[in-house]
Parts: sequence; C-alpha cells; structure tokens
Amino acid sequence: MPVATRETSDARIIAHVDMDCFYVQVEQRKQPSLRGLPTAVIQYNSYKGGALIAVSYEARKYGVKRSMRGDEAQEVCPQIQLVQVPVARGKADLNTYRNAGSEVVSVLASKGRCERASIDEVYMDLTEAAEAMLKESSPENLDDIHEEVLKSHVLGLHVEDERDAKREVRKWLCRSDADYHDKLLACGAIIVAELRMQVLKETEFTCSAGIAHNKMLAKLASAMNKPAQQTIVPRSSVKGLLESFPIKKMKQLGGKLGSSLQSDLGVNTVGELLKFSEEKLQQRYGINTGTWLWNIARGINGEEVEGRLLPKSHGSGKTFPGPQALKTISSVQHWLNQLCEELSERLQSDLDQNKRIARTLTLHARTYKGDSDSHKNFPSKSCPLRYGAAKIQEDAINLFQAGLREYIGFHNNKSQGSQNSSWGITSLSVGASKMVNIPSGTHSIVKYFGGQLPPSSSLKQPPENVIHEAAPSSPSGSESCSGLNSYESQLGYPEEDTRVKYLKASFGEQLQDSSCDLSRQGDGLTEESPLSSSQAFHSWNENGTTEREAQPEPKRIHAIPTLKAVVKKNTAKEKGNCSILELFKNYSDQCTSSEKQHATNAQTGKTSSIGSESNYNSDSTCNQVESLKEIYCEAIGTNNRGSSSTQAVEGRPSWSYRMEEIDPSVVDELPPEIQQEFRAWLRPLKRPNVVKRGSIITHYFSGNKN
Ligand code: DCP
Repeated sequence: MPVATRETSDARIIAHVDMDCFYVQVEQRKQPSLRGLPTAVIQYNSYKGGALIAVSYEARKYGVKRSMRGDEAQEVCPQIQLVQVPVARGKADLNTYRNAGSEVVSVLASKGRCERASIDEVYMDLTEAAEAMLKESSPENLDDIHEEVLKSHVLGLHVEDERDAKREVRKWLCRSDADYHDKLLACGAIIVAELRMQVLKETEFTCSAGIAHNKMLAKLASAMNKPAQQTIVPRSSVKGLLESFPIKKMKQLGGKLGSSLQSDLGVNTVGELLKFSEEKLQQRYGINTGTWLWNIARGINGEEVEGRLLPKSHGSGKTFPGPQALKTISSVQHWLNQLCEELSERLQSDLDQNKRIARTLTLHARTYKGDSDSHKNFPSKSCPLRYGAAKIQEDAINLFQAGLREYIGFHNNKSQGSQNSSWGITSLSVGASKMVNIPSGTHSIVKYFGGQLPPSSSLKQPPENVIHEAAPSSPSGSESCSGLNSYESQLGYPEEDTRVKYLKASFGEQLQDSSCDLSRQGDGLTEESPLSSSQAFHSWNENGTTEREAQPEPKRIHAIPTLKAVVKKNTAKEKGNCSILELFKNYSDQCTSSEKQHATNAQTGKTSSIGSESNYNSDSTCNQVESLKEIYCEAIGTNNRGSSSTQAVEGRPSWSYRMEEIDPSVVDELPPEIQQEFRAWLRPLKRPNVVKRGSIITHYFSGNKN
C-alpha cells in the first residue's frame, strides 16, 4: 500500500529522466544502419514473430505497438526492422541494456543525487545545483539560453502559435517577477537540458525528462512529451495537470487500489479525488493510504530521491506461455537451474563490483488456471539466500515444491516427475532482495558470516532484535521443508541464551560449515502474498544476465587449510591487504577444497593443497579465519568441526605461527572483545594451554557458557 510522505515547505527541484524506446536505441547504437528506420526489439521466442518489447518512434508512426507480435507489426509496417533480444540460457539476456542504462546514470550522477528507478529511468534531486545556479546568476540575467532549454514544454504556458513557442518559453524562464519556486524550476530546466545533451554526446542515447517539485509530478511530466524533450511543471499548473489525469495511470494506482477508487468511489481522474475529505479516504483505505490519496489529488508528494544507483534486488525469470507451460518437476528444475545460475552470477558480480550481498531468495511462479484451481495463485515463497549457484538452485526447487504443495494440495503432488494435468507453470522467476552493503571497515566479519550487523556494541543489544532482523519480513505461512529449516530447529540449542545462539549462528556454526551456509537464520520458509512479493522487486529489479563466467560450483566438503600454508601464501602475496569482503567473496567458492584431499595430505604429513591455485586464489583470507577457528579449537583441545574433520586436524603438523604472519585485518575485523583474546593467543609461540573458563571466545565459537 502507498505510504504518505509529508512534503517539506522548501522548494525542491526533482527531475525524472526516461530513455526513449530504450532497447531500440541500444540496438541502433550497435547497428547504426538502423538509425531512423522503423525498428522494434522482439523477444526471443518465434511464436507469431515474437513479442515486441520496444518500438522506435518511427515505427510508432505506422501504428506499431508494444502489444503486437512481430507478424502483426510487419503487417502494419512492412519495412519494420525486427531485432531479436540477445539470448543466454534459453532466455533473454538483458545485460547489454542494463550496462547501457548504467552509462546514462553515470553521466547524470555528476549533477545531483540519482535514484535509478528502472533499467532506463532515473530520478534526480537537483535542488542544490539549481539553488547554486540561482545564487550565481538568475535566469533573467542569462543572455544565452541553449535551444534545447527553449524547446522545453512548460505546463500551463499558453502558446498561441507554435512558431512562438521558444520565445514564450524564454520569456517564462527569464521572468523577473517569477516566484522563487519558478525561478528554481527554470534553473532545473537549464541543468536538465545540459545533462540530456551530455547523455546524448557520451552515450548516443536520447532521453526525455520531467522537471517538477516532486517525484510524482516529475514522473508524470517526463512521459508527456517524448522523444527527446523535456516538460516543466510549475506549481500553478499542478491542478490543471491532475484534473483530468486518469486515476489508473498514476503510479501505484494501476492495480486493485485504482480499481477500487473507480468502482467504489466513482473516481476516474485524479482531480475527482478532490471531492473526498482526508477522513473519508482514511476511513475507506486506512490512515496512511487515505492521506496519500488526499495528497496526490493535490500534487503533494514528499518522497525523497533515494540516492541509489544500484538495483534494490536482482531477478531472473522466464515465461512459458500456452503449450510451453511446464508440467513436470524435472522441467521446472531444469529452468530453475538456468534462472538460478544467472541470478548467482549477477549476485557475484554485484558483490565484486559493489560490495553488496543479498539476504533473501524469493520464488514466484504463475500457473495456468485449471478448473479446480481457478481461484488460486501459486504462492510466492522466500527463504534466506545462500551464495553459490548450487545452493540457490537447491533452495529454489525447495521453495517451488513448497509452493506447489500448497497450490495443489499435498496429495496431488505425489506424482512428482510425471506428466500431470493438474498444474502447468506459465512463468517462473527467482529474485534476490534485501541487499546490504558489506563495509570494508570493522565489524564486518559477523556480517560476513551471518548477514547481520553487530558492531561490538550491538552484541549487547537484545538478541531477539538481531535474530529477527534476519528473518524474512512476512510473518505468515512459515513452513519448514527439507534444507530450509527454521533458525531455532537448526541450531538445536534450546537451553542456550539467545545471544550465544546468535553468535554461533553468525560465526561459529558457520565456520563449521565450510560450504558457507550464510543464510540459515530466520524462518526457513516464508510465504509472501503475490502483492508483497512483487513489491519486493518493485524498485528496479534487475532482470537478465551478466557476461561473467559461471563460478565453479562449491563442493559440499570441508576445507581445513593449515595456517602455515595460509600465512605463507598470504604473507607472500597479500600481507596487509586482505579484507573481509574478499573473505566473503571467496568463502563459498573457495572454502570448499576436498576434505578427502585434505585428509590425505594430513596423513602423508604434507600441508594441505592450500597452495594450489586450483583450489585457492591469493585472497585466502577465508582460510585465515578458518585458521583462527583452528587456533581456538586447538587451544581448547577440542575439534569443533565435527567428526568428519577430526582426522585432518589430528594429522596436521604442529604449527609455529607468529602474530606478524597473520594478516592483522582478519583479526581487526572481529569484535574488540574477541580481538583482545585472539591477540593473546596469537603471541609468538605462546598460546595458552587452557582456555580461560567463561572466555568470550568460548562463547563466541562454541557457546560454552561454563
Ligand atoms: N521493456 C520490456 N518489456 C516490457 C516493457 C518494457 O522488456 N513489457 C523494456 C524495453 C524498453 C525498456 O524496457 O525499451 C524501457 O521500457 P519503457 O516502458 O520505458 O519503454 P521504452 O523506453 O521502450 O519507450 P518509451 O520511449 O515510450 O519510454
């Protein structure tokens, strides 16, 4: 549901920049011979010539529309050039378009705070830039105003003869009696026109823009004059703009809420909402939504430009229309594997480039409506996200199975793998959301392992908060299924205090599982209503693929590198240069060397194959963390890894590690109280024989409270 945000009384200058027929422009840049020709980009499947997803303005003149298929477009415009979207893994590969969008954003970001709202849309807060311009030189004093600015459309500006339009716009921009809001808008228009020209110069793409005092109005305006034009919304023209604006075309009113306004209140335009008091709207739609509706009727919208150049989530999906509907688990598994591989690559790429991790995996599916299930939607399902393609694939199929059980009922699901007539999947998608930054400074190690944030002080927080933070937000429909058990049941320490559980889950337990299960906190499965799940991916959910090679699948075995080998390697290559980010990045892929191999090495008295580039790269900080754990295990005289690793630990030659050989940043990133104890342990050749009872580290790794 929309949430009302109060607008400040200060004038803001917000622009919404929207690329023109974006995919077509990207294809035309690739093939310049297509420029100026009626062109459309079509989906990869060949059914009736493929679905059109982007149509050039030249083709639109012939009546070609996005709702058409290629065959139909050719009927109305025989000379149309149809370009197929790139394909990878049997589905559209949007990477080129995504990268092209990023090029545009990096040009725009030079002038003000940008929020990337979709693959080809950006909001900008230009208030500061406009204020600075106004301070320096008011538009009325400008002698030279670029043609591009003069081509602006000013809503409410009456132009009798189109030939006079530029002159009228100049007059409007340069009015000495304009109020402060309009003067700022004029400055905003000049800045946006400059930016659009710069985008064209640097990327060869044209775009359109709306310039207004808030996001809602800027967005409405950007679509009003396309392509390659800009529209200004002075405050005085807001009422006129909204009066006749169709209610269903407003952002967030295209669905049920908009339909309810039409059918229940008889409201078809935004202006018609003005008839209703705020109380009345609140009674009907709740306090927040009621106020939001009351506000939008008046063009009030205090929503901030978020300052986000990156997507809030990643998604990968595919549709299976009509006869292509998937009717067996194995076919679903096949496609989920493709989608998850793509998702995994993009998550890895995001991690590499932006130092972010996603915390929630969600599966959405749509089914064709059979007779018996016509009232039912396939329930979307979420669980904590584990890195590595294999884990994402495993979790996604489990989510699917859980959704399917619910969708058709458990008994009907017994015929798994065989052809069935009771369900058919017409669309599948996996999404990764709840992106969090991994700070390169302190306190990231716990985050690294648990995706949660405990700076040292937060270890003293009420632990429930921390644990629940990791849980998927929807409280409903929690369900366990294989591999997706709840946090509590997985830890299996019913008597322990929650803080210890948290620490174990965040760090100790994770260390024991070198398959790097980063996500088994929080509820295992969470049901999401289709509405909330789609909202979760609402804000620029990147769909598509990257060009990166798939990461090698992590093996499900424990890596137990010897510290000696690790420090040797790291002091040679990485000393003083490791980060928890790198640690995280490599953990799931690299803390996976063969336990068998390790055991063999241990038995033969060799150090492990840690030095082998095939298993570890130079970023072996994960091994250092592993080593810290080992030091601890040794010190307390226990093998904390589980029986399968015992042999390796026992067979390891004794170590003579020195503090200076350990990359300090690994220790530095532990909470301070833990660091202190580790440092004591790591003193050259002076490790304590016995762990002090009640030691914090004991709690930290083992949960032993005695
Ligand atoms: N797109 C898509 N499938 C859709 C809608 C859009 O794949 N159903 C892709 C192709 C578009 C791009 O997203 O080029 C941006 O979508 P827009 O709605 O902004 O449309 P265009 O940029 O193509 O045209 P316009 O100039 O009208 O904004």
